[in-house]
Amino acid sequence: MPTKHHHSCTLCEATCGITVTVEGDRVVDIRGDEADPLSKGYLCPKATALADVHHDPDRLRRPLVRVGEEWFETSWSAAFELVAAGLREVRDRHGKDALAVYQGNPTAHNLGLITYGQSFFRALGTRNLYSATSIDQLPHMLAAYEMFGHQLLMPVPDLDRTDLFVCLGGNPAVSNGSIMTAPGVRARLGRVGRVVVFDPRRTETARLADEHLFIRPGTDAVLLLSLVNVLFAEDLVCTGRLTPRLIGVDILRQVCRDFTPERAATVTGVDAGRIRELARELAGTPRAVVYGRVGVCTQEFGGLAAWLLVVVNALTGHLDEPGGAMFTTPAVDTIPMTVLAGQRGSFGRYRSRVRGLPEFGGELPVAALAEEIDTPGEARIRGLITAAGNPVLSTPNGPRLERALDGLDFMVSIDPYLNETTRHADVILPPTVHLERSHYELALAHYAVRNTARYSPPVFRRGADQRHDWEIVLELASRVLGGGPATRLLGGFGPEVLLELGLRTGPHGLRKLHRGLSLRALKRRPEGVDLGPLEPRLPGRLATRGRKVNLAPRVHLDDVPRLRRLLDSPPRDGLVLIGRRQLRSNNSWMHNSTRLVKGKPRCTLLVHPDDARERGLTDGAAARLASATGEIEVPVEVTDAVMPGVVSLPHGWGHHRDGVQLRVATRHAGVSANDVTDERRVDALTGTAAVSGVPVTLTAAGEPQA
Ligand SMILES: Nc1nc2c(c(=O)[nH]1)N[C@H]1C(S)=C(S)[C@@H](COP(=O)(O)OP(=O)(O)OC[C@H]3O[C@@H](n4cnc5c(=O)[nH]c(N)nc54)[C@H](O)[C@@H]3O)O[C@H]1N2
Ligand SMILES: Nc1nc2c(c(=O)[nH]1)N[C@H]1C(S)=C(S)[C@@H](COP(=O)(O)OP(=O)(O)OC[C@H]3O[C@@H](n4cnc5c(=O)[nH]c(N)nc54)[C@H](O)[C@@H]3O)O[C@H]1N2
Ligand code: SF4
Ligand SMILES: [Mo]
Repeated sequence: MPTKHHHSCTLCEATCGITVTVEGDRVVDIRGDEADPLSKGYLCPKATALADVHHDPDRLRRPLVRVGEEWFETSWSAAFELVAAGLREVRDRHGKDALAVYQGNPTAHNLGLITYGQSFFRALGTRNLYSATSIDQLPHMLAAYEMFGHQLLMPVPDLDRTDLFVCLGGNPAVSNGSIMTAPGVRARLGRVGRVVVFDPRRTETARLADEHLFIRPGTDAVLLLSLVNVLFAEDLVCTGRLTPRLIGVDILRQVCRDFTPERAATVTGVDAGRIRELARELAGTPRAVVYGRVGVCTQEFGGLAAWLLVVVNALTGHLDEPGGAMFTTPAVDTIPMTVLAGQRGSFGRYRSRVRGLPEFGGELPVAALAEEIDTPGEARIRGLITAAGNPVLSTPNGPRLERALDGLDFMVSIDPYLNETTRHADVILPPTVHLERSHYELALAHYAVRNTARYSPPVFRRGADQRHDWEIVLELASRVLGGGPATRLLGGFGPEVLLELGLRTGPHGLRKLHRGLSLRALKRRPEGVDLGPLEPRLPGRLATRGRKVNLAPRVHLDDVPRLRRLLDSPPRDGLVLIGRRQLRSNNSWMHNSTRLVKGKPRCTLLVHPDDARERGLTDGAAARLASATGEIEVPVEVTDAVMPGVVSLPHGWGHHRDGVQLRVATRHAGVSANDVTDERRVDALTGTAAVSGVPVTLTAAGEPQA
């Protein structure tokens, strides 16, 4: 008899509710859960691939140990023994900082890793903590920290109630929203009065929008500062209810002086008249919001751009107002907890050894990882733990990182696959996957367009010989750091206990005694509960001294002269590379699902017809794409959907590497964009990897390099 279970798709930030129908040990059907209060039955093609991950014959179920080039399955106890010895040896011989950690994106969707994993990795006491944050949302987090006093206080567009949605460097129609959990975003966008998109590519979102404007990669901060310029010049600044809470407005008036729309136009490629108009529209529309995502973060001025997004929303009266940029009220609210624990965030407390890139929130920028391993010196990294990450494909200059990994004394990966990164490990510890574990959206509930809560029990019982991520890290903690009473106590409970505590003490918990949320209450409603639309949260939510919003943080102001130099320099010649996401890809690790990779090869380079003609390239031809760090050969797709001077390649491909155990993915290998991105290109303010806007040259494959 088939049974039906409510669960969560945790592949991306939309976190759609799903129903999973199971017969015996097989998934027979996955659908959107109509009863889910946020996703309401929406599903993208990736959700059904959860079944493929679950049944994947390539998925590891027992620990693997590498001896030379060969892998052997081993028992958990033997594997733990080996790993503990390897990690202890590195720490004992070379000190705490010699052991590095890299945490990947699925951590954010994994209750066990985000609680127990984080605690263990922090308890290791190493400065060499890395994660995907520094090739993703770090600029937004720095802005949140400096402006609102807490790194997690990132505002979310109140998408369902806005009349004007201005989107820079995001493609929610494909990504389904980021720092904006909004399942079924296409339908939601359809209900917005006007959508305006700034992107160097006419994206799927741009095609749905009322207006799309090409913008030169890396110039968003100039555009935003010119909007600020118009707001002041035309006396359009209107800060509304928050006025007594805002500091720095007068400083902004000075800072934006040089950034006139005319000067911005020459840098950004956006018409000056249109910039003026947009400033007026933003100021004149009661419910409007400016939103920016990965494209504005992973570029050389990401820190400034993320700051200025908040500034424009604040100066037009759209901060913390319905239809504007708002803050959530999640059922488990980690913000007061972390404030109590003194963990509001931090910036620049120390710097990376080799290049001096700044610490943020206790982590160093991942663009520095390879050099911290391969540059000789006392404090170099000798051991590495990766958890839920694939930095070889996902971080800049993957090939350098690969070479560096081979030079480590010891490496362990907590990962269900033998892939491009984990193949370099000495031991792989494979956790259970999505349908075998419970789920609660601890992190991303802080960034949803509506407050909801959902707890999903596991669909399948894990096999007797399988371990959850949290059990793996807890075991490592006890073996490497010594299992104190706290470790044993936590081990007895699992993350559910933390969840229960969080729910009961959260804003929807105890305070509403009889109706209060608890784990039991959520278990009775596995489709999820609705907690209402976003509500104004300021000033109460601010974690700054005096509960003020700092619109002009010193660290951002100090970086403005660098932007001014961009304003003064002529646009550079030649091509630059940007990325793109695809509906049936999920970063680097879902290409082993046949249903997601079938069809035409998707790892293609988009080239504008003028640029193609100049280089004698025709549609479908193979081209050689070269940068300062490397070169790859890739098929070209000639299209005017990219602006002249810009080429676009998706990231997360390049599965041809030897020894990878991904039988489907290796047949659809593609090439890795991060074979040509440059780890030396970072946003100087935040250290975020600038994988967007990489200078490249393009020639027909087989021709000598120009
Ligand atoms: N050029 C370029 N590079 C980029 C980007 C870009 O736009 N352009 N985007 C960046 C962004 S935004 C991100 S978030 C990063 C992503 O970078 P990463 O997080 O490093 O890489 P992923 O591809 O998400 O790989 C996830 C890994 O986790 C494993 N995994 C999946 N689920 C689980 C689980 O539940 N537990 C454990 N232990 N492991 C699991 C998978 O097998 C895989 O090895 O890439 C970044 N890199
Ligand atoms: N299907 C799918 N969904 C995903 C993912 C996935 O891999 N596949 N990954 C998830 C992850 S980890 C994340 S972080 C989110 C990201 O979510 P989004 O940010 O919405 O995703 P992207 O498609 O990378 O959008 C970035 C856009 O920025 C543009 N861009 C590049 N450079 C610039 C620039 O300098 N200025 C401007 N204005 N635009 C620029 C690119 O052309 C691209 O359209 O998506 C999540 N959702
Ligand atoms: S949009 Fe797709 S991948 Fe993302 S949570 Fe929903 S179903 Fe899963
Ligand atoms: Mo990401």
